[in-house]
Amino acid sequence: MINTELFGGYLKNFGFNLFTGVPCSFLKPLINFAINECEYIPAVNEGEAVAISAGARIGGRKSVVLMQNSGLTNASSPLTSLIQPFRIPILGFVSLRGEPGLMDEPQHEIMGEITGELLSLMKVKWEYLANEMEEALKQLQRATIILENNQPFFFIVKKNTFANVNLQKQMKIATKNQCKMGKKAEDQFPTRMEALNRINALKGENTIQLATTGKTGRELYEIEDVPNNFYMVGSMGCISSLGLGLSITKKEKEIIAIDGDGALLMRMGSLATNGYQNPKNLLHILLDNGSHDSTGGQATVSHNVDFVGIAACSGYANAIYVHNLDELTQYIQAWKQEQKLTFLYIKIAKGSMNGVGRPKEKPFEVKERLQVFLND
Ligand SMILES: Cc1ncc(C[n+]2csc(CCOP(=O)(O)OP(=O)(O)O)c2C)c(N)n1
Repeated sequence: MINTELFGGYLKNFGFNLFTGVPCSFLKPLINFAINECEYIPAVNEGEAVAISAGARIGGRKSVVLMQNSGLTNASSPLTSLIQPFRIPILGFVSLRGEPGLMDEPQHEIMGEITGELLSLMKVKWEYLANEMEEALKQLQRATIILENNQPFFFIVKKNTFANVNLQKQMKIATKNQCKMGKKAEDQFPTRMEALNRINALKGENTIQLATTGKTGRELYEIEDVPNNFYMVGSMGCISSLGLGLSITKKEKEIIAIDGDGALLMRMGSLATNGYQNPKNLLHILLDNGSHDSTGGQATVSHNVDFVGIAACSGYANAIYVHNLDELTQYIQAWKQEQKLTFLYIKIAKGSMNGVGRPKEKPFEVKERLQVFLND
């Protein structure tokens, strides 16, 4: 077995000090170490963990994701459509439940057989983590070389690899909503372009705009293509999680995550994580057109959902129903003044501009220029 505290110490020496993930009993010692000794963000699902970790890494923090192999499938969308095309070097530890030849529960059987293969299929480099320190340290050194090349690297962790670490007393902070404002008037239903124009017009030299999958990113690109824009072409539902990772890493920046109703519904648990972490410098704006507009306008179930209420009871300091463009401007300005985790909800019209383009820069180029901007 590996002495987990020693191994965790090496990870820290290599600069890895932000951990996020969903627990697995095989990884319990490493997760306990991360909670005791580092910063650990409990994620609601493994895909969210990957996106948080990616945001932190873009912001310059070396981040680690921890997950059971049954959660690797939850993470496959952001691994293949965020981490790979944007070339974000995150380090992962995934457990090997259901290892062939060992007794385990039936639900782990298939993943036990295919964990390594699945990582390889997703073009993620990996190794089985050795269960003795000298070899594990060499592996860690090899992993850092791959990470330095802007590629992700995962360790597959077999049963009884890590020696026990007791969990010290955990903090539980109650984050409370301070301002919830529901619908009070008629909706103006601006177009997405009009809403994005308002948001973009208010951006300052410290503002980063993160745009969700589909037409939102494409329209923002049409309005203005600047290094402080990030178009999340894939990983639907992960925009605010990426924003969370970035906002806790770059506290001096204003991070605006622009979401869609289909995307937010896909990973709505992220509201709870954001609310708990409560980064002041994160503004989460939901443009709700009641549809998957980018794929042809198929209706979502957003008409049935009280997003403002959910954001408020998830701990967002401010959760505000915005009825029109002037209010949108007003509440973005208020957030800039106040600096509190804020959720703005606005209903927009379906449809988008004709002939909307697509970013010409490759995803990794968009990331690289954002990193240059962040480090200026
Ligand atoms: C995991 C995943 N599922 C499906 C898609 C296909 N897809 C791309 S954009 C989109 C619609 C997004 O809807 P919404 O977030 O409401 O934004 P809108 O298109 O309405 O602006 C879908 C379904 C995808 N990219 N990723």
